[in-house]
Amino acid sequence: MRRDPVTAFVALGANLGDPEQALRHALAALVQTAGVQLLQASSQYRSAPIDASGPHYHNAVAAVSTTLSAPELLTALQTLEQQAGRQRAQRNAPRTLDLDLLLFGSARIESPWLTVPHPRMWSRAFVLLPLAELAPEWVSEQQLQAVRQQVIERLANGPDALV
Ligand code: PH2
Ligand code: MG
Ligand code: MG
Repeated sequence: MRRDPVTAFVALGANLGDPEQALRHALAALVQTAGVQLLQASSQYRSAPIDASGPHYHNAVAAVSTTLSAPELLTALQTLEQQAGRQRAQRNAPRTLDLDLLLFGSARIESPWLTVPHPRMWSRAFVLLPLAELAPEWVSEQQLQAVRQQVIERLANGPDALV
């Protein structure tokens, strides 16, 4: 079935191996994914782990246009995680690549496998700061204030450097 394209936002994170490269590779792989077009990528950020242990993370957000359904996009993201060597150990264990579906158009989805908007995105600076670069209409000043204690820095590499 031919579907109208939907704009979705994907959070990228990695804190094992070479996280900067992992995020670059993930974006390149997203570009190659059938039914997914990369619209824009944020800067990379370096952030202290939240509700997790291990090394600091690199995080970013990508805006994509997709003709996939939300579950299809989730499956495609999980395939890319596996290709990057992701092991599913315990919850929030350090990982070579984490790709989380944040927003799928204006859809609200509650299934056992997928909740959209991502239920924890509003409490995480490592999502809100890069998302605000791409879609400031989704992030309020109040939400940014609420996460301002979290340890995060924007890396010198701009969006162009990431793609
Ligand atoms: N991801 C988590 C848990 N904690 N902390 C940071 N800084 N960045 C992440 O991407 C992250 C996290 C679970 O996916
Ligand atoms: Mg995650
Ligand atoms: Mg995840």
